[in-house]
Amino acid sequence: MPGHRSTPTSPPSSNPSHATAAPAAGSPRTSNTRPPASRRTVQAAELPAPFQQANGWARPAAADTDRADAATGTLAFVQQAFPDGAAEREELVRGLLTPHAQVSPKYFYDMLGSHLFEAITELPEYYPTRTEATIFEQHALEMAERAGTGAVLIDLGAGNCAKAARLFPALRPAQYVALDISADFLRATLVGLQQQHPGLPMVGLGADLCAPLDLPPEVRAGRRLFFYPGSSIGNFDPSGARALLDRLRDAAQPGDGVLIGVDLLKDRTQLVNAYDDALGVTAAFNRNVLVHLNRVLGANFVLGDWCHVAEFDERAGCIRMYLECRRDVEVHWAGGGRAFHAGERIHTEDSYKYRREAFSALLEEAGFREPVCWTDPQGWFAIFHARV
Ligand code: AVJ
Repeated sequence: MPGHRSTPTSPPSSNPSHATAAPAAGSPRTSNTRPPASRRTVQAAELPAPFQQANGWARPAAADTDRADAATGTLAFVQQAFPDGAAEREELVRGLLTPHAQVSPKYFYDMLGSHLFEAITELPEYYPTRTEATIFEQHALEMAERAGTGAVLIDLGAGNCAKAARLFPALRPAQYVALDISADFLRATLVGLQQQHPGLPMVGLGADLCAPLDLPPEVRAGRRLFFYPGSSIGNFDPSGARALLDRLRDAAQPGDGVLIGVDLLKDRTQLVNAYDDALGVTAAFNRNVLVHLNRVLGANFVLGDWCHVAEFDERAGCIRMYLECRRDVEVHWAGGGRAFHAGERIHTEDSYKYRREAFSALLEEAGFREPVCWTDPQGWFAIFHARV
Protein backbone atom coordinates (compact mmCIF):
# COMPACT_ATOMS: atom_id res chain seq x y z
CA MET A 1 0.00 0.00 0.00
CA PRO A 2 1.47 3.36 -0.95
CA GLY A 3 1.86 6.24 1.41
CA HIS A 4 3.58 4.41 4.24
CA ARG A 5 5.61 6.73 6.40
CA SER A 6 7.66 5.40 9.23
CA THR A 7 8.33 8.76 10.78
CA PRO A 8 5.84 11.07 12.42
CA THR A 9 3.73 12.75 9.81
CA SER A 10 1.61 15.80 10.08
CA PRO A 11 -1.48 15.16 8.02
CA PRO A 12 -2.79 18.23 6.25
CA SER A 13 -5.14 20.38 8.20
CA SER A 14 -7.53 23.00 7.05
CA ASN A 15 -7.85 24.42 10.51
CA PRO A 16 -4.50 25.41 11.91
CA SER A 17 -5.80 28.06 14.28
CA HIS A 18 -8.38 26.02 16.21
CA ALA A 19 -9.58 28.54 18.73
CA THR A 20 -11.52 26.85 21.49
CA ALA A 21 -14.44 25.33 19.69
CA ALA A 22 -17.95 25.06 21.07
CA PRO A 23 -19.25 21.52 21.38
CA ALA A 24 -21.24 20.35 18.37
CA ALA A 25 -24.99 20.58 18.69
CA GLY A 26 -26.41 17.43 20.18
CA SER A 27 -22.98 16.42 21.43
CA PRO A 28 -23.17 13.72 24.12
CA ARG A 29 -21.16 16.12 26.19
CA THR A 30 -24.26 18.10 26.87
CA SER A 31 -26.62 15.14 26.86
CA ASN A 32 -24.86 13.32 29.67
CA THR A 33 -27.20 13.84 32.55
CA ARG A 34 -25.88 11.19 34.86
CA PRO A 35 -25.02 12.71 38.24
CA PRO A 36 -21.34 12.54 39.15
CA ALA A 37 -20.56 9.09 40.47
CA SER A 38 -19.57 8.84 44.06
CA ARG A 39 -15.99 8.00 44.66
CA ARG A 40 -14.51 5.68 47.14
CA THR A 41 -10.90 4.80 47.73
CA VAL A 42 -10.44 1.17 48.58
CA GLN A 43 -7.94 0.78 51.37
CA ALA A 44 -5.60 -2.16 51.22
CA ALA A 45 -7.20 -3.69 54.31
CA GLU A 46 -10.62 -3.71 52.59
CA LEU A 47 -9.47 -5.72 49.61
CA PRO A 48 -10.09 -9.45 49.57
CA ALA A 49 -7.22 -11.47 50.97
CA PRO A 50 -5.81 -12.61 47.60
CA PHE A 51 -5.19 -8.99 46.61
CA GLN A 52 -3.60 -8.11 49.90
CA GLN A 53 -1.24 -11.05 49.70
CA ALA A 54 -0.46 -10.75 46.03
CA ASN A 55 0.53 -7.16 46.51
CA GLY A 56 2.54 -7.67 49.66
CA TRP A 57 -0.14 -5.99 51.72
CA ALA A 58 -0.25 -8.83 54.18
CA ARG A 59 1.79 -7.87 57.24
CA PRO A 60 5.36 -7.92 55.94
CA ALA A 61 8.21 -9.93 57.37
CA ALA A 62 10.79 -7.61 58.94
CA ALA A 63 13.25 -7.92 56.06
CA ASP A 64 10.55 -6.96 53.54
CA THR A 65 9.45 -3.82 55.29
CA ASP A 66 10.85 -1.28 52.87
CA ARG A 67 9.54 -2.98 49.77
CA ALA A 68 6.21 -3.70 51.39
CA ASP A 69 5.95 -0.11 52.57
CA ALA A 70 6.66 1.06 49.08
CA ALA A 71 3.98 -1.26 47.72
CA THR A 72 1.46 -0.18 50.33
CA GLY A 73 1.94 3.44 49.45
CA THR A 74 1.97 3.16 45.69
CA LEU A 75 -1.26 1.45 44.65
CA ALA A 76 -4.57 3.15 45.30
CA PHE A 77 -7.86 2.13 43.79
CA VAL A 78 -10.82 4.44 43.24
CA GLN A 79 -14.22 3.24 42.05
CA GLN A 80 -16.28 5.84 40.19
CA ALA A 81 -18.44 3.92 37.69
CA PHE A 82 -21.63 2.25 38.85
CA PRO A 83 -21.07 2.50 42.59
CA ASP A 84 -24.64 1.19 42.86
CA GLY A 85 -25.94 -1.25 40.29
CA ALA A 86 -29.21 0.68 39.90
CA ALA A 87 -27.96 3.16 37.30
CA GLU A 88 -26.42 0.32 35.32
CA ARG A 89 -29.66 -1.71 35.36
CA GLU A 90 -31.70 1.33 34.38
CA GLU A 91 -29.43 2.09 31.42
CA LEU A 92 -29.51 -1.54 30.27
CA VAL A 93 -33.31 -1.81 30.44
CA ARG A 94 -33.75 1.49 28.63
CA GLY A 95 -31.54 0.18 25.81
CA LEU A 96 -33.40 -3.13 25.58
CA LEU A 97 -36.77 -1.41 25.38
CA THR A 98 -35.95 0.96 22.51
CA PRO A 99 -37.44 -0.25 19.19
CA HIS A 100 -33.94 -1.02 17.87
CA ALA A 101 -32.68 -2.64 21.03
CA GLN A 102 -29.14 -1.80 22.03
CA VAL A 103 -26.61 -2.54 24.73
CA SER A 104 -23.54 -0.34 25.12
CA PRO A 105 -20.26 -2.13 24.32
CA LYS A 106 -18.95 -1.19 27.75
CA TYR A 107 -21.06 -4.10 29.07
CA PHE A 108 -18.88 -6.59 27.21
CA TYR A 109 -16.20 -6.21 29.81
CA ASP A 110 -17.24 -8.29 32.77
CA MET A 111 -14.55 -10.71 34.02
CA LEU A 112 -15.20 -13.32 31.31
CA GLY A 113 -15.72 -10.68 28.62
CA SER A 114 -12.38 -9.08 29.46
CA HIS A 115 -10.69 -12.45 29.10
CA LEU A 116 -12.52 -13.12 25.83
CA PHE A 117 -11.31 -9.77 24.53
CA GLU A 118 -7.75 -10.76 25.44
CA ALA A 119 -8.30 -13.95 23.40
CA ILE A 120 -9.59 -11.85 20.47
CA THR A 121 -6.33 -9.91 20.44
CA GLU A 122 -4.49 -13.20 19.79
CA LEU A 123 -6.63 -14.21 16.81
CA PRO A 124 -4.97 -14.27 13.39
CA GLU A 125 -7.84 -12.21 11.93
CA TYR A 126 -7.74 -9.51 14.61
CA TYR A 127 -4.89 -7.37 13.30
CA PRO A 128 -5.30 -4.15 15.40
CA THR A 129 -3.59 -5.19 18.63
CA ARG A 130 -0.51 -6.74 17.11
CA THR A 131 -0.20 -4.06 14.44
CA GLU A 132 -0.35 -1.36 17.08
CA ALA A 133 2.23 -3.24 19.14
CA THR A 134 4.69 -3.25 16.24
CA ILE A 135 4.23 0.51 15.82
CA PHE A 136 4.93 1.08 19.51
CA GLU A 137 7.94 -1.22 19.29
CA GLN A 138 9.32 0.56 16.25
CA HIS A 139 8.72 4.12 17.40
CA ALA A 140 8.59 4.14 21.20
CA LEU A 141 11.66 6.36 21.51
CA GLU A 142 10.40 8.89 18.97
CA MET A 143 7.07 8.94 20.79
CA ALA A 144 8.84 9.54 24.10
CA GLU A 145 10.89 12.29 22.49
CA ARG A 146 7.76 13.96 21.22
CA ALA A 147 5.60 13.39 24.31
CA GLY A 148 8.36 13.90 26.89
CA THR A 149 9.38 11.58 29.71
CA GLY A 150 8.43 11.88 33.37
CA ALA A 151 4.73 12.68 32.84
CA VAL A 152 1.77 11.24 34.70
CA LEU A 153 0.61 8.52 32.30
CA ILE A 154 -3.18 8.29 32.25
CA ASP A 155 -4.33 5.10 30.55
CA LEU A 156 -7.96 5.45 29.44
CA GLY A 157 -9.34 1.96 29.01
CA ALA A 158 -6.35 0.14 30.41
CA GLY A 159 -7.66 -3.45 30.22
CA ASN A 160 -4.68 -5.68 30.96
CA CYS A 161 -2.33 -2.64 31.00
CA ALA A 162 0.09 -4.46 28.70
CA LYS A 163 0.43 -1.65 26.16
CA ALA A 164 1.26 0.99 28.73
CA ALA A 165 3.62 -1.35 30.56
CA ARG A 166 5.64 -1.92 27.38
CA LEU A 167 6.06 1.85 27.10
CA PHE A 168 7.23 2.38 30.70
CA PRO A 169 10.94 2.05 29.76
CA ALA A 170 10.67 4.70 27.03
CA LEU A 171 8.18 7.06 28.70
CA ARG A 172 9.50 6.67 32.27
CA PRO A 173 6.26 8.01 33.78
CA ALA A 174 6.19 9.68 37.20
CA GLN A 175 2.93 7.87 37.97
CA TYR A 176 0.71 5.39 36.14
CA VAL A 177 -3.04 5.98 36.33
CA ALA A 178 -5.06 3.10 34.86
CA LEU A 179 -8.70 3.72 34.13
CA ASP A 180 -11.13 1.02 33.04
CA ILE A 181 -14.84 0.28 33.15
CA SER A 182 -13.99 -3.27 34.24
CA ALA A 183 -12.88 -2.49 37.78
CA ASP A 184 -12.38 -6.06 39.03
CA PHE A 185 -10.30 -7.05 36.02
CA LEU A 186 -8.24 -3.87 36.36
CA ARG A 187 -7.70 -4.36 40.07
CA ALA A 188 -6.35 -7.86 39.54
CA THR A 189 -4.07 -6.64 36.75
CA LEU A 190 -2.67 -3.72 38.71
CA VAL A 191 -1.83 -5.83 41.71
CA GLY A 192 0.47 -7.91 39.48
CA LEU A 193 1.83 -4.91 37.61
CA GLN A 194 2.71 -3.09 40.82
CA GLN A 195 4.85 -6.05 41.85
CA GLN A 196 6.76 -5.88 38.58
CA HIS A 197 7.28 -2.12 38.93
CA PRO A 198 7.61 -1.47 42.66
CA GLY A 199 9.14 1.96 42.09
CA LEU A 200 6.30 3.29 39.94
CA PRO A 201 3.33 4.75 41.83
CA MET A 202 0.02 3.51 40.41
CA VAL A 203 -3.61 4.45 40.70
CA GLY A 204 -6.49 2.27 39.49
CA LEU A 205 -9.67 4.05 38.52
CA GLY A 206 -12.90 2.15 37.86
CA ALA A 207 -14.50 4.75 35.63
CA ASP A 208 -16.79 5.19 32.65
CA LEU A 209 -15.29 7.27 29.84
CA CYS A 210 -18.77 8.28 28.72
CA ALA A 211 -18.92 10.50 31.82
CA PRO A 212 -16.87 13.66 32.38
CA LEU A 213 -13.30 12.83 33.35
CA ASP A 214 -13.00 13.42 37.06
CA LEU A 215 -9.49 12.64 38.21
CA PRO A 216 -9.31 11.91 41.95
CA PRO A 217 -6.78 13.59 44.26
CA GLU A 218 -4.67 10.42 44.19
CA VAL A 219 -3.56 11.51 40.71
CA ARG A 220 -0.43 13.60 41.03
CA ALA A 221 -0.09 17.12 39.78
CA GLY A 222 2.30 17.60 36.89
CA ARG A 223 2.41 17.17 33.16
CA ARG A 224 0.01 14.54 31.88
CA LEU A 225 -0.01 12.19 28.93
CA PHE A 226 -3.45 10.80 28.16
CA PHE A 227 -2.99 7.38 26.60
CA TYR A 228 -5.88 5.84 24.68
CA PRO A 229 -4.59 2.86 22.70
CA GLY A 230 -6.28 0.00 20.91
CA SER A 231 -8.68 2.09 18.83
CA SER A 232 -11.06 2.09 21.75
CA ILE A 233 -12.03 5.54 20.54
CA GLY A 234 -13.64 3.69 17.61
CA ASN A 235 -16.52 2.68 19.88
CA PHE A 236 -17.72 6.29 19.71
CA ASP A 237 -19.14 7.68 16.49
CA PRO A 238 -17.16 10.67 15.19
CA SER A 239 -19.23 13.19 17.13
CA GLY A 240 -18.92 11.06 20.28
CA ALA A 241 -15.17 10.80 19.67
CA ARG A 242 -15.06 14.56 19.30
CA ALA A 243 -16.95 14.93 22.60
CA LEU A 244 -14.48 12.60 24.33
CA LEU A 245 -11.54 14.62 22.94
CA ASP A 246 -13.27 17.76 24.23
CA ARG A 247 -13.54 16.20 27.69
CA LEU A 248 -9.83 15.31 27.58
CA ARG A 249 -8.85 18.80 26.47
CA ASP A 250 -10.97 20.23 29.29
CA ALA A 251 -9.18 17.99 31.79
CA ALA A 252 -5.77 18.91 30.38
CA GLN A 253 -3.33 21.78 30.98
CA PRO A 254 -0.95 23.41 28.53
CA GLY A 255 2.00 21.05 28.12
CA ASP A 256 -0.15 17.93 28.40
CA GLY A 257 -0.58 15.60 25.46
CA VAL A 258 -2.57 12.70 24.07
CA LEU A 259 -1.33 9.45 22.55
CA ILE A 260 -4.18 7.70 20.75
CA GLY A 261 -4.33 4.47 18.76
CA VAL A 262 -6.73 4.57 15.80
CA ASP A 263 -7.74 1.81 13.40
CA LEU A 264 -7.65 2.92 9.77
CA LEU A 265 -10.06 2.26 6.93
CA LYS A 266 -9.10 -0.70 4.80
CA ASP A 267 -10.37 -3.58 2.71
CA ARG A 268 -13.90 -4.66 3.68
CA THR A 269 -13.11 -8.39 3.86
CA GLN A 270 -10.21 -7.84 6.19
CA LEU A 271 -12.38 -5.69 8.42
CA VAL A 272 -15.30 -8.11 8.55
CA ASN A 273 -13.04 -11.11 9.21
CA ALA A 274 -11.47 -9.28 12.14
CA TYR A 275 -14.92 -9.10 13.76
CA ASP A 276 -16.21 -12.50 12.64
CA ASP A 277 -13.32 -14.86 13.21
CA ALA A 278 -13.29 -18.51 12.19
CA LEU A 279 -12.90 -19.79 15.77
CA GLY A 280 -15.96 -17.92 16.93
CA VAL A 281 -14.22 -16.06 19.76
CA THR A 282 -15.77 -12.73 18.74
CA ALA A 283 -19.16 -14.44 18.58
CA ALA A 284 -18.63 -15.70 22.13
CA PHE A 285 -17.51 -12.21 23.22
CA ASN A 286 -20.68 -10.74 21.70
CA ARG A 287 -23.04 -13.38 23.12
CA ASN A 288 -21.42 -13.07 26.55
CA VAL A 289 -23.21 -9.74 26.88
CA LEU A 290 -26.39 -11.82 27.27
CA VAL A 291 -24.79 -13.71 30.14
CA HIS A 292 -24.03 -10.33 31.70
CA LEU A 293 -27.66 -9.23 31.18
CA ASN A 294 -28.98 -12.45 32.70
CA ARG A 295 -26.81 -11.87 35.74
CA VAL A 296 -27.33 -8.18 36.42
CA LEU A 297 -30.98 -7.94 35.31
CA GLY A 298 -32.11 -11.41 36.30
CA ALA A 299 -33.03 -11.86 32.64
CA ASN A 300 -33.63 -15.18 30.87
CA PHE A 301 -31.91 -14.78 27.51
CA VAL A 302 -31.26 -18.21 25.98
CA LEU A 303 -27.86 -17.97 24.30
CA GLY A 304 -28.73 -20.47 21.59
CA ASP A 305 -31.52 -18.19 20.36
CA TRP A 306 -29.04 -15.48 19.33
CA CYS A 307 -26.37 -15.36 16.70
CA HIS A 308 -23.44 -13.07 16.16
CA VAL A 309 -23.56 -10.64 13.23
CA ALA A 310 -20.74 -8.30 12.12
CA GLU A 311 -21.28 -5.95 9.17
CA PHE A 312 -19.22 -3.20 7.61
CA ASP A 313 -21.15 0.02 7.07
CA GLU A 314 -19.18 1.58 4.27
CA ARG A 315 -20.93 4.95 4.39
CA ALA A 316 -20.37 5.41 8.09
CA GLY A 317 -16.92 3.80 8.01
CA CYS A 318 -17.61 1.38 10.83
CA ILE A 319 -18.07 -2.24 11.75
CA ARG A 320 -21.39 -2.82 13.47
CA MET A 321 -22.02 -5.83 15.67
CA TYR A 322 -25.41 -7.25 16.55
CA LEU A 323 -27.01 -10.21 18.23
CA GLU A 324 -29.74 -11.53 15.93
CA CYS A 325 -32.65 -13.54 17.20
CA ARG A 326 -33.12 -16.90 15.46
CA ARG A 327 -36.82 -17.31 16.39
CA ASP A 328 -39.65 -15.44 18.10
CA VAL A 329 -38.85 -15.22 21.80
CA GLU A 330 -40.06 -13.49 24.91
CA VAL A 331 -37.42 -12.33 27.33
CA HIS A 332 -38.19 -11.43 30.94
CA TRP A 333 -36.18 -9.62 33.56
CA ALA A 334 -36.88 -8.31 37.04
CA GLY A 335 -39.67 -5.78 36.59
CA GLY A 336 -40.18 -6.14 32.83
CA GLY A 337 -39.48 -7.86 29.56
CA ARG A 338 -40.03 -7.72 25.81
CA ALA A 339 -40.69 -9.85 22.79
CA PHE A 340 -38.14 -10.22 19.99
CA HIS A 341 -39.20 -11.53 16.60
CA ALA A 342 -37.09 -13.86 14.51
CA GLY A 343 -34.50 -11.73 12.73
CA GLU A 344 -34.74 -8.85 15.20
CA ARG A 345 -31.42 -7.56 16.45
CA ILE A 346 -29.78 -6.10 19.51
CA HIS A 347 -27.09 -3.62 18.49
CA THR A 348 -24.03 -4.24 20.67
CA GLU A 349 -21.09 -2.35 19.16
CA ASP A 350 -19.85 0.06 16.52
CA SER A 351 -16.16 0.20 15.72
CA TYR A 352 -15.28 3.26 13.64
CA LYS A 353 -12.29 3.33 11.31
CA TYR A 354 -10.64 6.53 10.16
CA ARG A 355 -8.55 8.03 7.44
CA ARG A 356 -5.43 9.61 8.90
CA GLU A 357 -6.38 13.10 7.74
CA ALA A 358 -9.85 12.80 9.24
CA PHE A 359 -8.57 11.86 12.67
CA SER A 360 -5.97 14.62 12.62
CA ALA A 361 -8.70 17.10 11.79
CA LEU A 362 -10.81 15.77 14.67
CA LEU A 363 -7.89 16.36 17.07
CA GLU A 364 -7.43 19.90 15.83
CA GLU A 365 -11.13 20.67 15.98
CA ALA A 366 -11.06 19.58 19.62
CA GLY A 367 -8.28 22.10 20.26
CA PHE A 368 -5.24 19.82 20.17
CA ARG A 369 -2.16 21.13 18.39
CA GLU A 370 0.45 19.70 16.04
CA PRO A 371 -0.94 16.21 15.56
CA VAL A 372 1.56 13.68 14.25
CA CYS A 373 1.07 9.99 13.60
CA TRP A 374 3.08 6.81 13.25
CA THR A 375 1.81 3.89 11.18
CA ASP A 376 2.78 0.35 10.22
CA PRO A 377 4.20 -0.36 6.75
CA GLN A 378 0.77 -1.53 5.50
CA GLY A 379 -1.03 1.53 6.82
CA TRP A 380 -3.53 -0.52 8.81
CA PHE A 381 -3.29 1.34 12.10
CA ALA A 382 -2.06 4.70 13.36
CA ILE A 383 -0.89 6.15 16.65
CA PHE A 384 -1.41 9.88 17.02
CA HIS A 385 0.26 12.33 19.35
CA ALA A 386 -1.01 15.88 19.83
CA ARG A 387 -0.46 18.60 22.41
CA VAL A 388 -2.73 20.85 24.38
C1 AVJ B 1 -11.65 -2.62 22.14
C2 AVJ B 1 -13.29 -1.34 20.99
C3 AVJ B 1 -11.08 -1.50 20.13
O1 AVJ B 1 -13.58 -2.31 18.26
O2 AVJ B 1 -11.92 -3.58 17.72
C4 AVJ B 1 -13.03 -6.42 19.17
C5 AVJ B 1 -13.54 -4.30 20.55
N1 AVJ B 1 -15.09 -5.91 19.43
N2 AVJ B 1 -13.77 -7.33 18.54
C6 AVJ B 1 -12.69 -3.10 18.55
C7 AVJ B 1 -13.86 -5.51 19.73
C8 AVJ B 1 -15.02 -7.02 18.70
C9 AVJ B 1 -12.45 -3.46 20.01
N3 AVJ B 1 -12.14 -2.24 20.81
